Amino acid sequence: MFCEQCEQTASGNGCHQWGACGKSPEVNAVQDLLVYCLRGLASVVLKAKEAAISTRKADIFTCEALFATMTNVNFDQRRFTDYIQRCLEIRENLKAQLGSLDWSALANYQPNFNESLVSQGQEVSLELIEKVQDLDIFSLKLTAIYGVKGLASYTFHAQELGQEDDSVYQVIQETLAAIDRGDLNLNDWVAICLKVGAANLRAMELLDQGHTETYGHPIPTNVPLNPRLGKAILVSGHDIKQLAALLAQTANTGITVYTHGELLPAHGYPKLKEKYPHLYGHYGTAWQNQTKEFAKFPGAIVLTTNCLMPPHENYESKLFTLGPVGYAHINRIETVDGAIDFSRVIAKAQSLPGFTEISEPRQVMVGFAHNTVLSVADTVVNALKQGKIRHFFLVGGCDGAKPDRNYYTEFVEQVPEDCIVLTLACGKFRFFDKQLGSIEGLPRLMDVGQCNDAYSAIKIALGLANAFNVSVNEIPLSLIISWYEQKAIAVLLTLLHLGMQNIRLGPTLPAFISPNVLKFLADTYHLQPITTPAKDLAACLG
Ligand code: FS2
Ligand code: SF4
Repeated sequence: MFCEQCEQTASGNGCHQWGACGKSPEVNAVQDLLVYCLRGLASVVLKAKEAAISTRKADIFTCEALFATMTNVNFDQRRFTDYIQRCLEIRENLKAQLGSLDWSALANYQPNFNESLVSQGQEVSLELIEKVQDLDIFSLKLTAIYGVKGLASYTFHAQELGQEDDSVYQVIQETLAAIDRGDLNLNDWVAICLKVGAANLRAMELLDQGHTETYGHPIPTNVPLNPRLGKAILVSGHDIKQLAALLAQTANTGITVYTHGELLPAHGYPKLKEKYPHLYGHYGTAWQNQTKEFAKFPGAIVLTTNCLMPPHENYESKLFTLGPVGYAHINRIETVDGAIDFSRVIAKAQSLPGFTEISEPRQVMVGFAHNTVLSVADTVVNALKQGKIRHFFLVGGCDGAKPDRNYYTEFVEQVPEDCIVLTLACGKFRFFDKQLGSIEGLPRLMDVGQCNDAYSAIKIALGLANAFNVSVNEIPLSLIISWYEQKAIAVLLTLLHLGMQNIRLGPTLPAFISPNVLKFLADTYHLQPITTPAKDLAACLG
């Protein structure tokens, strides 16, 4: 097997025997076979788009299927067999509509379902690697594929909320189809990666629109971290729409709903909070702690998206997956024509004890998305002009299990008192409950939202630049980013597309970035690895 799409890749140079995330070589092979088939589908989709044939079904399917291949999303080999079959059906259907055309071998590729898909997947993954003649182009191809996976996940969420833009689908399909083109040079691949970043900005904007038009703009909201007595359901992942569907079905059942991981910012949406008072509090921290946290939770647990870890026996009977998420033998809730029936989850929660003891009250505040922060832009600008606020730090991104991620906790602890920390995504759980006080009524620690809300942080940065009438690289803002999976790669490409300079990235740099590509990023964007909190803080403030 070969996979190096995430930060915890084995020994920093690729998982070859077994995934550090728990992905088996067999699942990796069928994921590779699926991506290979999607590349063939993409060339057909592009022809169909040229011929003005509707490709919406193919586009949405492509996004869901790519989403399923991301880190910690789906470990179920059978689901990938289904995805491959559906991919071929959709492809042949489009070909039939296009009439007789000459298709490439890839667009005609037909796996043999009577034989092992694992060995066929291994052949196609090797095919990509064996074709490597230029390490730098290979590095950029992997960057593009991994970035497109992140882009696909945002696009999938946005379309769930009724927000679509064909130009985003176009970039996804063009990028997949480009992998097999032999006529593209290094500059072409740099341009493709930046185009993925541009499309990702649009996808995140659509997702932001979907969330805010449906649930209102997030507002500062206190979220209890201590449970209350009674039956309970825990919802993890990122999917606000699926959380809303569960809240509707649990209304008046007496069950309390808690968020976990990246669903914490859901509490900031006024139309969810007002409508569903049983959306009560948050339980637990970041994804890598779930095996301990899920085992202790006394109710049913729903995983809507990444990050799913291979479940432990002591909680697998109360765990449910849906959407692109999956794990063999784990309870699965199917989505039928967009509708989800959570009755099995509710029955499971009713059969479990729920919380029987209360604990010391604790809370955190969420809801500092772009609308809230930019509504006080004047206060921020004045405080900056008067020197009351010296600098902003965006300390955000993914969490993970490696001890060197303590850098981010220490960084926030060492930020001087006249500076403000904006944060987002699951990396914040290392410091989200710290009491950092306020400046001019503005909290010194502001939670912008999920990794899916990176658009909000970008909008805040652009809004402040606009208020000062300078470029975004001239405002006193430093980006201290932690990455783990492919959404982070897509967001990084968006930041590069916007020309953001001096990003500090950690805890390690992506294994798929070749030395020459890294030099290009350092020379052009001053992208740099994190060092120590003290050294990086001094450099940012200097
Ligand atoms: Fe965290 Fe995991 Fe959010 Fe990533 S919950 S690392 O895939 O999507 O940020
Ligand atoms: Fe390894 Fe990450 Fe790939 Fe899992 S997703 S196999 S940990 S590189």
